[in-house]
Amino acid sequence: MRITKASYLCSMERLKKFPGQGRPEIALVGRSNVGKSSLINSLCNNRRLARTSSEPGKTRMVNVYSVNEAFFLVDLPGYGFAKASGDERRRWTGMIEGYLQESENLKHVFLLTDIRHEPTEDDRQMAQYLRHYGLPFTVIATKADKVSKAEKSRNLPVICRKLVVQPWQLMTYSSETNEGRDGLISRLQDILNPAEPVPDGIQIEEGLTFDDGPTKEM
Ligand SMILES: Nc1nc2c(ncn2[C@@H]2O[C@H](COP(=O)(O)OP(=O)(O)O)[C@@H](O)[C@H]2O)c(=O)[nH]1
Ligand SMILES: [Mg+2]
Repeated sequence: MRITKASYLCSMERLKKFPGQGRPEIALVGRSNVGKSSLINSLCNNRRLARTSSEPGKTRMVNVYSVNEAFFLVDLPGYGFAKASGDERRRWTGMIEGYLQESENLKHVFLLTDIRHEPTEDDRQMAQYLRHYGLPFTVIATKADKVSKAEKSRNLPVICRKLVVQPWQLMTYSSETNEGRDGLISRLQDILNPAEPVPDGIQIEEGLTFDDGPTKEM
C-alpha cells in the first residue's frame, strides 16, 4: 500500500457520525506529547497535516484524518497531562473511552509510548483497558531516533513487560527519520485486509452429523 492522499476531516468532542463513516477506523492513543500527530504526518508524508506541539496537552479534541479515501486515522486526545485539573481529566477520559466503546468501525488501536521511558501507569491502564474490551492493538515505541541501539534493546523488553504484550505486538517508530514507516504501513495493510483463513483441506460431507461426538470410546 502506498499512502497517496491524506486530509484532515474534522474534529469532535464526542463521537458523532462523520462524513463517509463506514470506512475502517484506526485510532491512536497515548500520552500527551508522545508523538501522535508527528506519526500521522510522517506516515502520510505531510508535515502540515496534523498540528504538532512541544507543549503538552494542546490537543483536546478527537481529530479525524482521511487516508487514501479508504480509511480514517483517529487521533485521540493525549492523556496524562500533569497540569490538567480533575474535571479536565475526566472529560478527556470520557472522550477517549466514549470513542473506543462506541465506534462501530474501529479496527485497531495504536498505543504510542516513548521509547526512552518506562511506560507510565496511564499507558499500562490503557493497554489493560484495550485487552479487557477485546480491542486489537499494537504498541508503538516512538522517538526511536533518540536512543542508541543498546538502549533500544534494553528498553523494548521493559515496555513489553510493563504493558503485557508480546514482542510481535510492539513496533518502533521515528517521525524524524521515518524509521519503522514501512513496517507500520504493512501492518496497516494487514489490519485493513486481513488474510483469508487458510483452508485445512478437510472436506465434510454434506448432511453428516456428529451425534455421537467426533470420537467414541470403545
Ligand atoms: N526526535 C523526535 N521528536 C519527535 C518525534 N515524534 C514527535 N517528536 C516531538 O515531540 C513533540 C510532541 O509531538 P506531537 O506529535 O505533537 O505529540 P502528540 O501530543 O502525541 O500529538 C514535538 O516537539 C515533536 O517534534 C520523533 O520521532 N523523534
Ligand atoms: Mg497531537
